[in-house]
Amino acid sequence: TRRIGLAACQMGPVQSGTSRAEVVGRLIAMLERAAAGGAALAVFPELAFSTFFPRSEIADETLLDSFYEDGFPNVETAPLLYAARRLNIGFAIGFAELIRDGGEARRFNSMALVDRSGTLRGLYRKIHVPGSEAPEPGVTVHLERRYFAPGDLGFPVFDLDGVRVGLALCNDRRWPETYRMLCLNGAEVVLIGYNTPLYLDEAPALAHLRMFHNHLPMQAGAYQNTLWVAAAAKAGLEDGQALIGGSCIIAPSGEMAALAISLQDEVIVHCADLDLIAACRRVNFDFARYRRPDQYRRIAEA
Ligand code: CDT
Repeated sequence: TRRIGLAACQMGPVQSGTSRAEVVGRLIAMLERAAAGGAALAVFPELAFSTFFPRSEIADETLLDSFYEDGFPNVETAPLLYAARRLNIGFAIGFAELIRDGGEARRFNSMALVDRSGTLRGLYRKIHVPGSEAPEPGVTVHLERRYFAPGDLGFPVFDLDGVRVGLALCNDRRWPETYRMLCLNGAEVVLIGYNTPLYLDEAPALAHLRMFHNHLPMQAGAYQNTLWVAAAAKAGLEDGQALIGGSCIIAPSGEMAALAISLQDEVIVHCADLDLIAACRRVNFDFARYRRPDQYRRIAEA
């Protein structure tokens, strides 16, 4: 049997003003717990190094820039990669990416994948960027579309010690296209980081469904694409906004294999049987045999 130990490292809140050093210390402590629990690959949340700053309108450019990483890894985040090497564990982590091309700044909501030797193996840039560019009346402020350009790297899949790993960020997890693209690109494991407000002003009638709508698309995505999914939330009351937890590891059968129970820093681990993928494919999803891409052309049109 082919197996890989997966860990989802949920984070409690990171309040504004928390230093990178403090956050990185918390992340390393969780990486240690993940490795001690037998994990070879861990996932951390989206925008893990700071508060979820798209919830506020930030006019001051210097303050805004302070939420981004000028390259990854950098001096402040490198200790996490040294820890990965020491602990022999890979990880994926979400961060705000700032690239300065001459006078022009490009900003992405990104996720880095690091292997067990502590080497950066690749980047993903969030494809489905939600929210708006300016606050809208009656709508919870969510300014990702002001602070991030849409991802331009597609849905890459990386080979990590023979396991094919894809990445996705928050709102991406609600879209079936995310999983299908990763599946078609050969992913066996999808690592997801998220920050999801518990309450949205624009949708009070859906308030009781926030956790259901967190797990529903990830379980469906895992099942319909025969993938393992490991997803890590930033959770709890962060700068006055409640974020849902519910970090989880989901099998290709769609079953919940592990589930976080707190809104704090919490590590969940599951030893994932990669042979389950083939078993699930045999039952319903022999893609090469049964898919009908000629009948799906509309999906690839605007
Ligand atoms: N971070 C992120 O993508 N959050 C979104 C909330 C969107 S509300 C405009 C999510 O889908 O959880």
